[in-house]
Amino acid sequence: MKDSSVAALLQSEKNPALRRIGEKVLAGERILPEEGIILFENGSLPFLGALANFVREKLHGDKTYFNRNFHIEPTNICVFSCKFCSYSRLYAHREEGWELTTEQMLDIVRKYDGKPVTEVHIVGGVHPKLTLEFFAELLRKIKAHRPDLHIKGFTPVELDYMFRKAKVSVEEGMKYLHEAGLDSLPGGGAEIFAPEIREQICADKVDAAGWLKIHQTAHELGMHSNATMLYGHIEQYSHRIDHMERLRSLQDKTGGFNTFIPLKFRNKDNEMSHIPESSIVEDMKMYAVARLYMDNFPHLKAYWPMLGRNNAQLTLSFGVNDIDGTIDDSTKIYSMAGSEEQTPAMSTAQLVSLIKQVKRKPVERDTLYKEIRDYSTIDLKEIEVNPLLN
Ligand code: V47
Ligand code: SF4
Repeated sequence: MKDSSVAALLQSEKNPALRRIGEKVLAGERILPEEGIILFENGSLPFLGALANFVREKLHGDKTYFNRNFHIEPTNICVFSCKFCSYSRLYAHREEGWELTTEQMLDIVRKYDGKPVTEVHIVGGVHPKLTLEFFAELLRKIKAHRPDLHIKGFTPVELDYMFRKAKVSVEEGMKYLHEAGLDSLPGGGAEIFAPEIREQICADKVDAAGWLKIHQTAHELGMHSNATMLYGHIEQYSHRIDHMERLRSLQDKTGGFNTFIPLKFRNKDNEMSHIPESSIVEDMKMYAVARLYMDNFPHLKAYWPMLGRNNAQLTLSFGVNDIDGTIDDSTKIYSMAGSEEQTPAMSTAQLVSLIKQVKRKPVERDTLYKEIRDYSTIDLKEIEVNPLLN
């Protein structure tokens, strides 16, 4: 939408508070927490979409990034029992879970030898017997095998547990893992920071201050990271704004976050199954408000294995400029929580076609958003037959 059509849409907006917020967005001014709540409560979908798209296009034009990565999930055995989690098994029931050896994880890495992946994402449950040293050794071995592979791994939930068990400070632990090969941190474990919600859905794991401290420490070591928010369950709009406000403030200090990733709560096979999932309208509002509120986050990502391909495609009109990667089929966290994506793998040709269908420009990136290849002018047939492209 052209700037003049967004301005015209603002003029036709009857609610003066929304009009004022819209004018601030067009002028590049920051929105306040109370204005974020007004957007959630009163913003219509076309209004939010037009504004979020204005910001998205100002930052990135039509570019829509994706990344070629694969996942390693070392274990789903976990000392915690977050109520929304469909994936973990308590240590007492470990025979129902899995636990990979270092060799098995290296086999996964070797499976990608010669393939043009740029990133491995390592994340799993918090196993009581797996130590800081175990993971440092894994990182060293992955780097020895494939030095160019970017390792994005471990949430503050896993890191906090590892560091406490090893009796090291956050600074010492992060420096140790960074030196062993950890390049950046994924966004998981954030859920909802507000203690009154955290107590009800994931009482025993690292709190907001602990999560933020670990990311801040990583940023101070020169590492980058992402941040997520699990939305659409028992939280109120005020909790979402509070969550985004804490992240925005840390980003003002460090500038180390790359991407914000709202994660839609899925309700299959967990202790929160009685809570209905959010509607698609609510999902699109969430992405649009996130784009407007998180003005110092360069990127907004929709994680398609959880949202579904079609809805992820829709988010590209509501502020999103990244739809994650060609994730391989070992990702279990969402298929176990009820995502319709039974085989969460998508070839590059499929991903490119999804982006092109909505007239955006597919660009492959690495973890730090260095552009690898612009796919907008490459024919889909060529992508399908060329193993270096697909
Ligand atoms: O922290 C768990 C979420 C997260 C459910 O940084 C659920 O690039 C919805 O953070 N419904 C882990 N969500 C995954 C994650 C992630 C994913 C993709 C990319 C990146 C990145 C990070 O998964 C957990 C939790 O918030 N989660 N259960 C559920 N039932
Ligand atoms: Fe464990 Fe993570 Fe599941 Fe919580 S969300 S139970 S920390 S695997």
